[in-house]
Amino acid sequence: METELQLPGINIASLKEAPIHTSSQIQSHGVLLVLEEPELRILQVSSNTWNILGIYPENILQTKLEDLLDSFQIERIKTGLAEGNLDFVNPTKIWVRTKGDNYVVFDAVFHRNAEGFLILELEPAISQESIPFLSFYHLARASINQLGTTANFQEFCQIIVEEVRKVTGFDRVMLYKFDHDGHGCVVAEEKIPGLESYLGLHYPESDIPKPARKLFISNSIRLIPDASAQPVQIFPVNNPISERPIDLTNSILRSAAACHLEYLHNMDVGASLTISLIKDQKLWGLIACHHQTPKYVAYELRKACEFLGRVIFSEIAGREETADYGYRISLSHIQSTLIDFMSQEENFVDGLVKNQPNLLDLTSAQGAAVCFGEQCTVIGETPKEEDLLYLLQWLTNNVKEEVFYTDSLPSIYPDAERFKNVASGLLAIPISKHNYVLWFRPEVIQTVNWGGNPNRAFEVSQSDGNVRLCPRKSFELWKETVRLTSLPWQYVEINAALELRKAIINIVLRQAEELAQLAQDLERSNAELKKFAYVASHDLQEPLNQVANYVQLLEMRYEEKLDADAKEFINFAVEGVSLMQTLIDDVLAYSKVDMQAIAFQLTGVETALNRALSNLRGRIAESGALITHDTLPTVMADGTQLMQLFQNLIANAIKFRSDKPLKIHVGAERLEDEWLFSVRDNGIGLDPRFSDRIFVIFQRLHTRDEYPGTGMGLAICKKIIECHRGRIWVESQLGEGAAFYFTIPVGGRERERRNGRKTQNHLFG
Ligand code: BLA
Repeated sequence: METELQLPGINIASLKEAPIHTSSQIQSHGVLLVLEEPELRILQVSSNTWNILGIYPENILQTKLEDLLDSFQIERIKTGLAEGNLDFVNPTKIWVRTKGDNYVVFDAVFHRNAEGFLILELEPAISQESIPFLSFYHLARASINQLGTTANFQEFCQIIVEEVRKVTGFDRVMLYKFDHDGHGCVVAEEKIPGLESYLGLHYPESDIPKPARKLFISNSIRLIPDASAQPVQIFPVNNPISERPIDLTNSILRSAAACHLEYLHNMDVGASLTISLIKDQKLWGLIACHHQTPKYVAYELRKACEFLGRVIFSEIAGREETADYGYRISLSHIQSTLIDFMSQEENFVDGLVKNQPNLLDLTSAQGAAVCFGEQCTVIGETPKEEDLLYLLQWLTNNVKEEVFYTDSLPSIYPDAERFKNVASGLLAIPISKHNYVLWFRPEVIQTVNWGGNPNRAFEVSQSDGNVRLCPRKSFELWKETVRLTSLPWQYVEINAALELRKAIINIVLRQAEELAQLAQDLERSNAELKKFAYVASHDLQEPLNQVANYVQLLEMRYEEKLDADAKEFINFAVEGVSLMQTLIDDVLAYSKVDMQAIAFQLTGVETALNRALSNLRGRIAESGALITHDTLPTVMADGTQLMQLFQNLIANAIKFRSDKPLKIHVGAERLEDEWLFSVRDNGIGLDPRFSDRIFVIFQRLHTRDEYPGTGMGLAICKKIIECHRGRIWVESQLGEGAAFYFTIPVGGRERERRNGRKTQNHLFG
């Protein structure tokens, strides 16, 4: 949102990220002592000891804590410090004697910092006793009882701010939630009537810089009782042992950065209490309390608020995701229906788009596309195919995750601005390299309310060579119109997409397995066929020859004794034997057309045709056929099989000629990525009803008496073309001649057909 300021010679980023934990300044209402263990020697002290303890800082330095406190207290403290966990000591009430016989009571809080120094912080105790009615237990129980009566996330947030305001009495208590881009929004608010509401207002990322967020992870509660009080310096600034400013990360008195104090002043805030809400080790949000005037909150009460915030928050954090429980259930129902549909279809994509519910329902998208191989199946409102292809390319290059989503595609992929009306939002799941399921959402123009103009979140102020950032003066409502964004994808929708991804991968894998199984089966049946052909050609041949020989012998030896009938029977037997012989030869020829055995090479189609014509020259001469052809190309094919193909088709044309002088024409035409060939005759033609049957092995349309042959010729043609990954068909009418068409892919069989199922093979390639 923010436009980064550019000023020569000034590094804004480093100003924004200036460290705040080593400022060596504390808030003036307390005293801080840096101690060296074990003798508790005072190494550093805040310079306000005169005001609070009536002792000058230089008189305290290098003395021991026991010089300041009576021996009874020291004993207690030392015992406490010996415990592993300082939470048992904190806070300890201690009495320090000031001028004369006056005693001041403090809440003393100890912690050891990252450098190993013991830090003691003293805050004036506002009541001598700990707040009796405010046991953490009661506080938490009352609130949690309330939680039981509501399931709504928004109401949970409201309960937190109400409870915190009840126990602290701040003028305004807000629940501030961070967005993923670092800016935040007030999601719940409880305040005194006169104040204007901040509910629903957004604040830019720079209002709470990274170092402040980082501190909140380890130190989850911060009180600034008087935002206009002058900070107090720690003395000496450098620790005498480490020779560096002391690390105040977990200090409770550390003074807020000047910039933030100015921010509070500009917001008319006199005191603030801030509690961090952590989820999955990340800062989820803050409970931010404001008071118009200075306000002190005792350590114990602060802790109670922290505890309360945490307990309630741990309760709601889980519910944030399950907030739309009903929606989640309905999505998971849609999801299982889709999986069911997918498994019923031959091509799983059909299962995603053909029925109700479909892909769109799974994520409440207005458009979706399933892109597999070169094929994109779309449903609803989507970018044009060309735009889709570029988008896919971009995704392939830029997305490595299992799921990708954005509600503002144009901001990361500028070309998307052209199709913002259909795809300002994109949710994508890669199934494998280059294969995606995509969902789209159109642009929805939204208004975001900001607390002050976020483009002028701060100013750079330069005086006396000193450069610093100043927060904006005005927090007045600033409305921003947000374009080029869609409604955001919800957690449950993204999850549903991820689940679908798993299901698709399973199905694709299973189909790949099935294909492999199919190929295996095919190979087995091919092998069986070959075995059969072998048996046929050798084992059947023997007895067949035997029959033929003995029948002939019978005819020769007993010629005189046989009557006309007997001779005719013998003739039938001989004819049967010779037909059987042809059948065996044809089956053998069929089985020899074998994918594995094909020798693909650049083959001149005209050469193959001429060889076929030469083989058929006897029949051609006899029939007086006139055979012509177009200019024929060179293709990737097996020359012998191509010859066989022409031979069978032309023999077929000769066989089924009519009374007219026979004309046969061989045509060739280049289509997009294949060659289309035709063999056209003016013979008897066939009934189009039978145009599929004629390619089936041993199928005949005529009796053997009318037209001799086994019915294998066209089956062989079909097998040859299938081995070349082409198609073969016939177009004809009875009495009108026939045209046989076949195609051969330009790139040979390597080029798969453009057909959904085939392209899945690319998946694992
Ligand atoms: C700190 N800024 C903060 C904090 C809050 C905000 C809650 C933590 C307060 C704390 O530590 O006590 C901002 N407060 C808000 C917002 C709301 C609110 C957004 O109530 C909304 C209702 N801040 C700026 C600029 C800078 C800056 C320009 O606006 C300069 C870089 C700095 N903010 C800044 C720093 C801190 C801070 C440095 C940490 C203060 C500290 O702990 O030292």
